[in-house]
Amino acid sequence: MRLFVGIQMPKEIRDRLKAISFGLAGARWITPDNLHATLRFIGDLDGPSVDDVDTALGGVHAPGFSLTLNGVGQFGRGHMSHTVWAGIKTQPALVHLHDKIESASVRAGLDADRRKFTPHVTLARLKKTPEHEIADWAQSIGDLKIGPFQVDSFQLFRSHLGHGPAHYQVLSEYALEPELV
Ligand code: 3AM
Repeated sequence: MRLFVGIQMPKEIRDRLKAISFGLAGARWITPDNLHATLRFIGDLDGPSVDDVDTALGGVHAPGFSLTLNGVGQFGRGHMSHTVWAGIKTQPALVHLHDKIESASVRAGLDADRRKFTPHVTLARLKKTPEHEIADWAQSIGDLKIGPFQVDSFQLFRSHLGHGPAHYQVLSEYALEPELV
């Protein structure tokens, strides 16, 4: 069972992202309902059970916060470009939540994830999209700014991969504490 932890985008944010999800050759756009920010990729469980992970995540105590999406970007360059995304403005409360989820994951028995955290919302996976088309698309969007919007929970997702588009199912939702002011 393929799992990850993330933040589901609210409907009004999904609608805004959907409005820029077109006009790029070779792009497989993420189904709007699936738009999210990944906080921790877990993958297939090898050791701990889903219940172990769920219990550990349920023990995460962190304050809510407001989030702003800023700009678009890509992973990979040139013929290796594979993903376009909307950026998330990093802020201490988001990093704090990420760190808490990481330590809860390790406590549940998962391997530590030492990759750098680059907060983003994936918009599309690319296949053979020429670099200049990505640049044109990014330019057509201009200076993207969406939000701020309130984040008061995070979710454990199951990723169903098949022949068609992936489907992400929310297995559990975890409330954050009132935002610090
Ligand atoms: O938030 P996004 O869509 O960028 O890229 C995958 C996706 O991130 C990522 O986990 C999210 C849910 O599938 N992912 C998939 N395989 C991964 C891996 N082996 C991975 N992240 C890290 N390592």
